[in-house]
Amino acid sequence: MTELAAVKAALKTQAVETPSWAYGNSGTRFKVFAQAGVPRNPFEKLDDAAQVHAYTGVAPTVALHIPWDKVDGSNGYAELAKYAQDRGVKLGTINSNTFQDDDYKLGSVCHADPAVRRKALDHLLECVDIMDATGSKDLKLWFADGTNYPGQDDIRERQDRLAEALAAVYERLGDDQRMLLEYKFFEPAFYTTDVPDWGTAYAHCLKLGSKAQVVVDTGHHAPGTNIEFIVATLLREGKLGGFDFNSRFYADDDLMVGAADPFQLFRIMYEVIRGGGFTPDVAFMLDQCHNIEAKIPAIIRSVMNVQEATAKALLVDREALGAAQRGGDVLEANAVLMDAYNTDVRPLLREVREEMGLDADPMGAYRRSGWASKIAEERVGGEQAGWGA
Ligand code: LRH
Ligand code: MN
Ligand code: MN
Repeated sequence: MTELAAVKAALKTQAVETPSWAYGNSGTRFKVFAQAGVPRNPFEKLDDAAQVHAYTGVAPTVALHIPWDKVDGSNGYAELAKYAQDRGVKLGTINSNTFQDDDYKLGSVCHADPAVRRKALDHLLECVDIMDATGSKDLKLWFADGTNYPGQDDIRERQDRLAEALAAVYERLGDDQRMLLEYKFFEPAFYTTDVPDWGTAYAHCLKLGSKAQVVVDTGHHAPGTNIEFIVATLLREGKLGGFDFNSRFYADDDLMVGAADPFQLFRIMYEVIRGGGFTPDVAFMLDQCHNIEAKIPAIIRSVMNVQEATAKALLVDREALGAAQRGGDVLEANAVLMDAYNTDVRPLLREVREEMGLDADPMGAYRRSGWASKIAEERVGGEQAGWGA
């Protein structure tokens, strides 16, 4: 295979998971701007996700958030999985939610009250039951737990409570299932956060075992954090479970990935590839909210941004880079990396899409499809994602 053929082949195997909540209405705590045609239930979210996959060819799975995507009936989730399959997509990661109940004001699995901890744990175990029904492989855990004031609770004891809950969930996982622990440096708690950084997540996952992995949400770091270093380290330790991709300017902005800092996304993808992480064992998920832009095309754009960063990272001349690095040639090493970053990979990706039997221009193809006006007409009273009320 020529080198370019290998790059193309790799791009064709890429899979970017889209989040169900990105299809619904969302906003800030100031206002949710409702859009016409947004899904009214999890089934319609899957219809929209199928559109993204149909035009990009690399978004075959959809992440669910429980209870935002809760379905009724003993067969509900199996039916949802079948509905997805009939539309050419599959159900992906199950995201838990222990942050939108009054009982969780002072925390969920880290709460001082054992009854609240039990309730949170029961929810996490229910999420694993749902994974059994949907065939999902990954459970994504993000905890809003933390404190606002010094002295409010015992920092160490909260870690013990967290460890206990994680161990109980770990025990419940099947052989092919994993738990992905997500960290976030602040918000909604402002003084301490119980899983604030990759080190804390890593320490818990290490103790739990190989089915526990760290997930890196690109929006969950302080400004200036070198995320690609974290990626390299986690991969080295065999503990990178996946990504929640999005862009940030200030806080956890959840903007389209690659919009704020395409260079950072390229650097992350380079470390993924360099570290042997371009495999199904590292989940590439989007975690975004589209507050003012149209949702489906924004998700298509995001998937394309991930593809562009990946293509550039695949194009890095690793041999030349290694030679420059070994020779201590700082400028040449930097130039090799920048050459790849500065390559316009859009023509290459157009070719890749055509070879996959897709339209070379996913944004245009979606626009021309008429789906946006169809759903605006048919769907009245769309759902809010669960955010920003
Ligand atoms: C928290 C978070 C986490 C949630 C998602 C909706 O900020 O990144 O992944 O589950 O947003
Ligand atoms: Mn996230
Ligand atoms: Mn987030």
